[in-house]
Amino acid sequence: MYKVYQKTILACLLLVMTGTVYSQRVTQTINDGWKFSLFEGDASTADFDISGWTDVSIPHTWNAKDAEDEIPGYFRGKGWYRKLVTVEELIPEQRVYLSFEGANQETNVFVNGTFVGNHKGGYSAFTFDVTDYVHAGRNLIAVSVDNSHNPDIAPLSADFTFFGGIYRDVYLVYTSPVQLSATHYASSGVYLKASKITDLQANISVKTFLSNALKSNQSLILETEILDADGNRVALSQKKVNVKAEEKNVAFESLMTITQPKRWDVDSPYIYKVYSRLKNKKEEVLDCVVNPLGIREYHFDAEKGFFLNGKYRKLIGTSRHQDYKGMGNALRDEMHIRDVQLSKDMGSNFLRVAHYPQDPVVMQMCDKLGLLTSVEIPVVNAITQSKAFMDNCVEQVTEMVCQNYNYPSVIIWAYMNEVLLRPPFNPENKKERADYMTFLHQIASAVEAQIRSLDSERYTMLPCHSTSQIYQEAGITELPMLLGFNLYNGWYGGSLSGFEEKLEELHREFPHKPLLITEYGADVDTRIHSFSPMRFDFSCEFGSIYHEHYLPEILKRDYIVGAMVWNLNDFYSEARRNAMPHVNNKGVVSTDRERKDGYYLYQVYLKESPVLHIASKSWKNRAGASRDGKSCTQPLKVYTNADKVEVFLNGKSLGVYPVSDKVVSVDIPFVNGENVVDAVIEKEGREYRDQYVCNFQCVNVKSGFTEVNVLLGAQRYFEDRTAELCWIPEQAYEKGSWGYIGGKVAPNKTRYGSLPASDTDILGTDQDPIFQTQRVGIEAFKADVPDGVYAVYLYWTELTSENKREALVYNLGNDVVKEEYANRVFSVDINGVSVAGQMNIAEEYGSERAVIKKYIVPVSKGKGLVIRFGAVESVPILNAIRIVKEY
Ligand code: GCB
Ligand code: CA
Repeated sequence: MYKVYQKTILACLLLVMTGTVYSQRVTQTINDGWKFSLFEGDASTADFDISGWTDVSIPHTWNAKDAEDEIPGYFRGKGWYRKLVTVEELIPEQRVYLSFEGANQETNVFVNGTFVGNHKGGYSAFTFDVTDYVHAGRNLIAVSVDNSHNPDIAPLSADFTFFGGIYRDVYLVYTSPVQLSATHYASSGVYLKASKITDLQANISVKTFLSNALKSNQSLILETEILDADGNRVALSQKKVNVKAEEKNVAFESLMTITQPKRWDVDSPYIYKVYSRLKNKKEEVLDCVVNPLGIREYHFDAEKGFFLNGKYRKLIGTSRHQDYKGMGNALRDEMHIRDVQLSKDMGSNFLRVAHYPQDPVVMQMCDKLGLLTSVEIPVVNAITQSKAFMDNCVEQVTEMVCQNYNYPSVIIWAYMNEVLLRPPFNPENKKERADYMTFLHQIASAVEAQIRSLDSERYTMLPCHSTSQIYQEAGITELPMLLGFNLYNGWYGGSLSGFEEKLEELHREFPHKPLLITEYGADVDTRIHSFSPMRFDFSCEFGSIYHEHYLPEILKRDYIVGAMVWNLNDFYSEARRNAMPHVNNKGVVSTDRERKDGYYLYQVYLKESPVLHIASKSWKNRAGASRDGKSCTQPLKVYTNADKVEVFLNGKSLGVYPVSDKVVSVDIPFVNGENVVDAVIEKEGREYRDQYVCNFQCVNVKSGFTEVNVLLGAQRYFEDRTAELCWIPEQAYEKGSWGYIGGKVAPNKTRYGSLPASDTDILGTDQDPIFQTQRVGIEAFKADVPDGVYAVYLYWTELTSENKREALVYNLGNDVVKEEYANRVFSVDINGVSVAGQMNIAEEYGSERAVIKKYIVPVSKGKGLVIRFGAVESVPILNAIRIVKEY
């Protein structure tokens, strides 16, 4: 009985399957079970020995670990992927395609040993027709991907790591031989545009590309059906079309109308679904694709700003890079999706998809959540004066527009980020300069023209760095409809108020261009804090001051049509040597998506629902110098859109504080040990509460001394999360306390001026900030600790280096600074005992390397600890000191 039943099901299933066989375009990932190896030669043939290759799954990059290690640079070269892929006969006379969402940056595909196709450009999709190379059964697919520098492929240089590999999904696609074109720039083959939008109706123009691989002409029916969000048909077009034998990518246009159209908007992202079906004369569906359709109208005005569906909107949001801690750019769909969700939850209505087109799921999420977007091609910093480079730019922009055309979220196409930041010409050579400018103008014009010919609806944008005059000199500010400026006043140099001065200046310079602040931001390492925050100290507190200054200035100017924080997330940039080497820390979330305070600051400004956030909540291990060893007062910020907040410490109210400008700073008398801080607001009769719990160490040498961890030459606090302890800033010695005697804060000269910490990647540690500051010429460090046995750890790094650094790619304008290399020899003596006579850190260990020495020291007769440093050659240094009472 059971068996019979099963058989019937099977028969029904078969029936269903054969019945629907024509209508099914089959799209499936082939991500798993690849063999991988780095290899410069040719590994495409079946007999190639792949023993020893690694098993990998796509998304994959070979640079994931490279980005985390200390060795400067990352592998840029060729990697091979191989897999036996089973091809089945699913559709009569089927066509078979290999489709890549993205592989960085030049890809060659081989099927059963035969070359099939090449693609240049690391950030767009491409599809190859492999029908003629495959057979039913198992087929060897071999793919080489090369991420080495190629002067003819953009980007040439940029402040992000060019992770190599097949880092987005790969698909095997089966279609009917008569089809909605599967190879029209790897798009869906269908292009939708809404126009003449009124409350009564909207025109929908549909351009459909068809292909016919058969040797006979085909008379077909092209059907386009538009469904509303509930699945009801709102428009239908059926058209008889003829596609000649073996014709590819023939375009057919139809005009449809939707009555009483519902608008796609940022807070009601209404999406219609458009089914494109190709049928034969028997009305059998041969092929079908579905596209989203959003009906919205918008315009930019240089004075009044941006309007969506007639309503003023200040465009606010972030940019986003596509990498994640420890994974490089090889992210699964759900991780991309989470990022867009994060962006929306921050209160954004805009996402700058920068500096390159991203995974399709990113765009789908923007559509669904109501985030407007700009998408751009990765031409960054410079161009190559070659025809091949120019052609590649046009190719990349064509792919970008075609592949992202139907997403309602997209309103801007952009190109050339800060393209005159690092031009390779000699600035003194007038001819070189003029030639470069001319060629640049040619490329920009070609790209602009290509966008406008493909898409008459959207705006175009050029994101520039702050030196606008050089873009004027090249004549390229005339070309795009919008201008973007990346501004970092008060970060790379100058003051915070330089920002608003620059805005006024730009508006005077470009009165007729709508202006966007396409970037602004400050690096924040959440392990670092400071109560005297400064640019480049990487503290949470400076990051907050920066955004607290910028955001209101942006919001109060209508002529600034939008602004995007650089960046949503911290991202890898191999050349960077900051608090966290190889990472750009300007994200409002970290590389593993820990929300920083800046993230909540935006929520407070942008969300209408109640928002309450205690700043620096991730600072779990906190410490501070304490007079009595029992308590220590430190400021704590609370962000809220309520007008007052009550703050409690360990259950006791510290008072009700009025809130102006969304932020209030409260002095908290932390006690030794666990502290629970509660902040409470009331909105519309409901109570909201945020809580901060930390372990506080009141550092004091007298009563109950356990340990002290001091950063020399620093006003920073640093949380070592691996050991769960807190480093505190130096102080000058006073009797009965602890501190340094003599010397001065290291100058830390960099191209951005004298900074609070050295921009050095300290080798041999992942706690770089401990070593990145120092006191130069220190005479002694004293701590009046009680009698006992102590472990004294001295931390050194020679921060000056003989190696003159190359200019970094993100150098925003200034010259390379030649540091003086200090060859220092000094002596160390602890409590009168000489422990080193000729300490030479640079000679013994090399520059930029972490050196820690531990000494066991008995302290008796109330004499405390005295560590003395004596100059032998040049002057002594000390970067940090840790004193622990053993017994
Ligand atoms: C910029 C660049 C961006 C960098 C950023 C920074 O202007 O467009 O790629 O990452 O500055 O952090 O310096
Ligand atoms: Ca994907």
